[in-house]
Amino acid sequence: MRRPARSALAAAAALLAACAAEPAPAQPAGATATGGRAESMPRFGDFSQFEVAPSFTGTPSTWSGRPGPDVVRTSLASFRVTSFATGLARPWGAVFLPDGQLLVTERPGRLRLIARDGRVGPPIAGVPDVVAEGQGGLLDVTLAPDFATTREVFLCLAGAAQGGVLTRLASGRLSPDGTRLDGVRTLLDATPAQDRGRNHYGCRVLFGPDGKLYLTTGDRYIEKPRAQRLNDLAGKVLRLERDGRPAAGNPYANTPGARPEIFAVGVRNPQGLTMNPATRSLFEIEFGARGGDEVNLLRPGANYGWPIVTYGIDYDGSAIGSGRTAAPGTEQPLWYATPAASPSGGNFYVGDAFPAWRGSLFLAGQSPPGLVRLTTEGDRVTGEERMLWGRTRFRHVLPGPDGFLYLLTDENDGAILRLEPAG
Ligand SMILES: [Ca+2]
Repeated sequence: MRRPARSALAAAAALLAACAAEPAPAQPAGATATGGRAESMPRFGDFSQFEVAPSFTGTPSTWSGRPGPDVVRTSLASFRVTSFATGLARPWGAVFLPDGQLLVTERPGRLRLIARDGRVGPPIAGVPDVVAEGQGGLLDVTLAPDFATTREVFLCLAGAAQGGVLTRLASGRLSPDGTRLDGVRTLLDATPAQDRGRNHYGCRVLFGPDGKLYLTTGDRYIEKPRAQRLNDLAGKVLRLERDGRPAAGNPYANTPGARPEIFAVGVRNPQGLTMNPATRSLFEIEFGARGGDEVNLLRPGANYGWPIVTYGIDYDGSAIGSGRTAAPGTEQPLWYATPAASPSGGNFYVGDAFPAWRGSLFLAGQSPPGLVRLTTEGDRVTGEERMLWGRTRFRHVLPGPDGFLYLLTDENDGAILRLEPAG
């Protein structure tokens, strides 16, 4: 039986009432609180049977904060932290090219190639304009699945638009010599633009196992209920064709007043998005307020609850939304952090250099600074380890083709650090 479509206004009204009464979160037409998988979708994880993973209770392992020959010992692996590349200005997103070069964004608005020996190339020409204020700028980058032939890359950035600033998706073709982007165009603006505030863009972009382009957008901080409004692209996970149009079969496509780009709603500042290689499920990684960081398993039409329910509290110590951690019609995270880990980017480890880390999801922690390793079984998070704790804020983490783990940080002279196994 199909549920009546909810209008975006009704969803917003329900949110405003959430503090006093049982909230009635946004739902796609045809969805239920635990179902709603559209016929045309590929497989996505079903996490309704999972327990929420507990917060970390162990002792983080620390390090000196200085790359070098010292061996760092953790529960499953010992490694050296070496400096792969330096002199970068706020590196934010990165992706390895098929030839082993690393394509890196710098938040002030530059894109560079880093050679396999760590040599940093000059700024690539033709990068679109960005608004590099607050948390904004040139943020993420990913490659088309057919990059080897098309050379197409996708960028997520904070861009100026009528009415203010917004999260923007753009694409271009990397020239064969890697010196410039050609054919750059805007594919999607996550409207409406917001004139106040320069925070919470989300802005991680990735091709899913279905060949569609997934984009995370932040709630833009000033007005939390944007994340629940179906006529608003802030605080969402979007699913797009590679030219920026709404992907076919999206869950809100038949909901009056809803934006057809929306795949999932109710996320705060999702700076991470990655695929679990064991299951091909997509995981969203979300930076919470004071506590309440989350890893969520993505499913079409799901409502991840922000700001109705959260495991965190506001920066001034007050309760958020309903003040509760669960409500009907909202999904529980696979994992949450209280106290905070403040994750930005994250990726599953794949490779041969650290066999014991296969199946682990690494999160780049900002505050407190460090690296979080989550163990998984299928799509379930089963454990947590905190390492390299207390010294260095990490922006992103990704495995390299050599199996080493690469870490982006503003510190150490704007560096990409590398974990290399050591006896
Ligand atoms: Ca949530």
